Amino acid sequence: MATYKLLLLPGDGIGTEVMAEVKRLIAWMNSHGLGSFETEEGLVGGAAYDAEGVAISDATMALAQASDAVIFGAVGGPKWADVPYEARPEAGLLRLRKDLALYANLRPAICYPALADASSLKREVVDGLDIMIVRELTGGVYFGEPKTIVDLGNGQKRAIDTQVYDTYEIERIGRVAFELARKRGNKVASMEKRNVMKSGVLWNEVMTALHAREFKDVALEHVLADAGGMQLVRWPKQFDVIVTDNLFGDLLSDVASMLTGSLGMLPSASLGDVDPATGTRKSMYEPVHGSAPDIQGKGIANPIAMLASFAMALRYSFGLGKEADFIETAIAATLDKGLRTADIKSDGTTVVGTREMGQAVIDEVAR
Ligand code: GGG
Repeated sequence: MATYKLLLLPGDGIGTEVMAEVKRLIAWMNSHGLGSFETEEGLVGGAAYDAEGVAISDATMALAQASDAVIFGAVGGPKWADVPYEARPEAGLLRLRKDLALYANLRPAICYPALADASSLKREVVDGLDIMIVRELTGGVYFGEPKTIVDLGNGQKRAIDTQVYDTYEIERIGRVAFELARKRGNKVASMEKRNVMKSGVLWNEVMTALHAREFKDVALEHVLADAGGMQLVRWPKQFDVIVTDNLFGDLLSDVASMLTGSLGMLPSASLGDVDPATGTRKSMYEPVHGSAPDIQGKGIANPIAMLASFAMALRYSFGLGKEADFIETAIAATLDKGLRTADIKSDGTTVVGTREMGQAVIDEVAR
């Protein structure tokens, strides 16, 4: 059995609380022959700023580069509201994504049958929902230059963020989306705003050309991102794979999370290209949710997105699809039994804390 090196970066707030459940799952898997994982732990976000004065140190970046996968919790919080912009907690996360070239962010929005009533929408709208949002992660307005605030000298300031996309960036994320669609419902919805943004015009053009050249067997539709947001809450089951840019992907996946019951349900995988020499790829796995300072320290955070992110690591980085299935099936079974964290509670269910939910999932894996 191969041994994989994991770098665990719990981060801030509930990041540390949900990571504790993944650590217990890893320990259980190691001791039951379901995998062989060596873990190291590092600081990121506000925790790194407090200890080291930066949102992620070069030493931690070197550990990330040397790992087989990074497992990330969450960063941010009001405690660091006044730190310099370059050192803000989120800068650690962005550096990891950029320096590891993790351009493809996969955010599956699945409504577990037991949670169809916990969604913000009617049961028939979300029951059986299984969509994959593919967010471009290393370009766009997050990284485009110039990015600055200029003092205009007349009591006014000007804030500048720049949206930049090159053909190759759109092509490679498009290819990820089409290839995923071939293994699912064979449909891609490409979302941009070509009516107001030049980057939307190029995005549309490149996706159309890529489709005609390599993916004619997959259905492609172009949807304006604002209309896409509306359709997501009107009838989300019309979508299979959604591909979109960095900012729209962030917004649309938060919207989609509420279809599944809670932001605490959405896992993610951030992937780089496969290195042809080794057959491996850089990767990071994190829940879509942030550090949730409002519930930090209360032991009530939902660990499911974090545990499901680890399942994605097994599937996408280590080829352990069967083991990933065990975890996802265990999550479904735990929910079927009526166990709920506070964010997904409904009538007739038993509200448990982070630790109990994590343990219940491990117990189900053990079954
Ligand atoms: N686990 C995700 C997390 O901590 N997110 C914090 C955040 O602000 N991320 C910025 C982004 O993903 O756009």
